[in-house]
Amino acid sequence: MSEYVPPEVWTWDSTETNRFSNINRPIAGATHERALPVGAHPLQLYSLGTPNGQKVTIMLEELLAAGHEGAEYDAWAVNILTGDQFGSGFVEVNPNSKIPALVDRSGAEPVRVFESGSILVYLAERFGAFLAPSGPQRTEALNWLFWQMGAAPLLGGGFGHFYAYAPTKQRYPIDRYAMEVKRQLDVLDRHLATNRYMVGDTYTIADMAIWPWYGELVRGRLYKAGTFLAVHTYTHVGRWANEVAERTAVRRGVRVNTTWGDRPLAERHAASDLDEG
Ligand SMILES: N[C@@H](CCC(=O)N[C@@H](CS)C(=O)NCC(=O)O)C(=O)O
Repeated sequence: MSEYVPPEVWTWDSTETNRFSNINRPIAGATHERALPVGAHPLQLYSLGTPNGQKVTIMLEELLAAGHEGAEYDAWAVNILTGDQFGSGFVEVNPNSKIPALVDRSGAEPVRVFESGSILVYLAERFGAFLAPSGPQRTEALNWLFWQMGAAPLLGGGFGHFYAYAPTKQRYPIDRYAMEVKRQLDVLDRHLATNRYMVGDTYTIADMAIWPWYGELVRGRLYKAGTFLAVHTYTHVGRWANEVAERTAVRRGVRVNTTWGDRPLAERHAASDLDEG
């Protein structure tokens, strides 16, 4: 393969074809007019069952399991491979055109919430659950929540992209991101050696944010990279990941907005949608 010499000014080659070429572009904003559907519940989620989407559906199912009836929600599927995230209605809710996005219609005016970390904090504060209201436990949960938000793009956009999705396998980026992801796993492994959950003995939104990425990675379910990254060596992460995976709300949440897997559920409008199928 010949070495790439960057031109003086980068320009977009819109004729290039690869796995994501019909959705990747260097500009923001809507590409077409499309209003978002609105269901019966105050909470309207526009998402997809990827790790970033799962964080929120796990939280909503955890809230319901804990008896917060106000957390009933409609979850609408946003097909990011065909460009639903660039519809005008979605862009109004998330100008960054990425799932997940939430609208809370319980007040006088709808409240838009985007960025999965922001959605988790919003829901935790709205229902007073899974995040301490103040003090060191809250700070520690937010430490790990923000750690996840900063770390996961290197796992997904870095390692996952170059190991699983890029049109050619290149040693330099794969080495660089494998090194970083293994370092991240070691950070978690050392922490979870002496903590049951990310914040001591308390299950919080930090676990819900980290598990869909690093829990599933260590269980060999992301990018078919389990052997390559020797994930079995991160025994404490594995112990935590399996414990979280067994939670009823997690098992329910991971199915929402999926069109793949054993028990897909593209849209969720009632708890009974998850009881069946
Ligand atoms: N930092 C964002 C990342 C969200 C994100 O990357 N979402 C992806 C799916 S996992 C997406 O919508 N991609 C569509 C696109 O890039 O056009 C968050 O955590 O909410």
